[in-house]
Amino acid sequence: MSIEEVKLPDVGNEEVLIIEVCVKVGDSVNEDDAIIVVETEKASMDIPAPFAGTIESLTLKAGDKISTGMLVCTIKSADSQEVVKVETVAVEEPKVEEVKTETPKVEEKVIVKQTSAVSEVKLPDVGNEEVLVIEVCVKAGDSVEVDEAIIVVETEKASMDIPAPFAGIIESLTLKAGDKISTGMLVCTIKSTSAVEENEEVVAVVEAAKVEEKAPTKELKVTTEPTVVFKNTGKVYASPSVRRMAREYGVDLTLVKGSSEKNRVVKEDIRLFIKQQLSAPVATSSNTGSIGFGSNLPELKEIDFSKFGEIEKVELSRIQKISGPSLHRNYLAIPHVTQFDESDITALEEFRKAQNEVLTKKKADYKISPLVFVLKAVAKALQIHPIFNSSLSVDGQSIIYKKYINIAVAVDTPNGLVVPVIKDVDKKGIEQLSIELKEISLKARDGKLKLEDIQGACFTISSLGGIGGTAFTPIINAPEVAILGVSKTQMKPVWNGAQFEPKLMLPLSLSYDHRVIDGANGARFSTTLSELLSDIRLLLI
Ligand code: CAO
Repeated sequence: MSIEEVKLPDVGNEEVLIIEVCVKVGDSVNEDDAIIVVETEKASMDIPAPFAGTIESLTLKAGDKISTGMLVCTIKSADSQEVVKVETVAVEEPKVEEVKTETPKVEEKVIVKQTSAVSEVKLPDVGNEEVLVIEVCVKAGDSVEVDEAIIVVETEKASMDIPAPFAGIIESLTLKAGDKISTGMLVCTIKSTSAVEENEEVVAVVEAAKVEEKAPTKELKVTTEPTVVFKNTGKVYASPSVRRMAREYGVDLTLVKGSSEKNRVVKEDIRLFIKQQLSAPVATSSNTGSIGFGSNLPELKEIDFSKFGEIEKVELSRIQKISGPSLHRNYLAIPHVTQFDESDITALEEFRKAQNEVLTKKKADYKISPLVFVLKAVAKALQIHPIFNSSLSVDGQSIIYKKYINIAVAVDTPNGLVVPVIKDVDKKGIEQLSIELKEISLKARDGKLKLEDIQGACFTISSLGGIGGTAFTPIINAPEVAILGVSKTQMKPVWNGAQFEPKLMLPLSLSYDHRVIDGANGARFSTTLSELLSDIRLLLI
């Protein structure tokens, strides 16, 4: 009997993430049974037992990071002779050089016949002569972004995504799960997106990216469990991209029933799981102590409205389809409080109009709108009240303060609402912000926003001031913790202590996440904002 250490072999990356621990102390393992599963950016791989025995010690857990040569576990082997034999194998077994953990770089891909914007994508050198296609992630007609997985292939010990080398539409793809494919063989053809299509896509990606940015709350996870009928107690088979997707949406893969071969979980299974959770009745507060993803509301019945008169059914826009679920989630998952206030912007308006006259004389191609001053005042208020410039960590245990001030502005477009971001608002002047606001509004309306235009916001402003209304309750864009709604100014009589004076009042509606911000801070922020807008000289201090 002897106890041997199993160390992490060279897996090609300096440090890898443990995504699954497959055994526990006391478990018997056979040679080659997976002990842990590690993941690099694009590949996951089993770290197998180099010999049969009993797990003597294992302290690693999913989420830990581990480097080459670090202890994975110790195994008590039944036969010490065998141990000596396999000890060396323990370090060499995964043969990562062959497996090639990194997803082949885009440059490695063979792309030929770049005619009429249709390009062939061929399997790059993945280290093995022939690999098994275990998942086909897209189909002909699907839009793909650069680096989005087209297929997932598997070697003996690792699975890896074969990503799209550029954005476009899948023109042809005949592979299916179970096929074998070798280096240089055709994976698919992609027609690169035309400018117009690209724009539409970016909007979708933009929204998807916002969804990704939104940290799933702890509650969302908790409440998925009571409705679950399936629990995978064995090893979960899923590609790196599927695991990443599960992490992004806070989905526990052991709860998802895999529909592919060997019960492998594919993206569609996760989508289906989320859909089921959304429509499932939520657990009662007595068994989870929290509010969940779905709502405990009676199901809506399908109604034939045509019985009552003429109707027309129009499909939701792509943006609406994408942003709807995240709005729904944010609305249900975040305890919103909305603080209303009004700011006297009489002086600000005088100044703004005077400046606009100067700009007209200069024949400038932009105007200064009240929103730009709101942007500037919000940036200052965020500096004064940094809790509004924060995010709640995914585990709900800490607050992440941001030292930069990027503010998103909701823009109404013919295709739906988009939310581009103006970066470093605190460092920019009124003119610069006016120009940028004009540019991003135009880009948004023309569907020309790029991914970087809509990422990295700390706070959002939604201005309906140009349209009308007295107040509204905006929905927080998680993981941001607050959003400001701006409504239309009204001339109002305001008591100055001796008499009523006509003052131009700007209505402000500040929604904040009550888990992070308490009511007193909410009132302080909106008071600061109101004061800054009433006397814009304060913005200089
Ligand atoms: N009160 C009174 N007038 C206002 C105002 C306010 N709070 N805010 C803007 N205005 C005026 C502007 O000064 C402008 O007047 P002039 O044409 O005389 O100069 C006019 O209203 C139109 O302004 P605008 O809307 O074009 O420009 P903006 O800078 O105020 O806003 C933008 C830009 C992109 C935010 C806006 O066009 C927009 O899309 N708003 C809708 C946002 C939205 O849909 N939010 C809801 C999200 S939740 O579904």
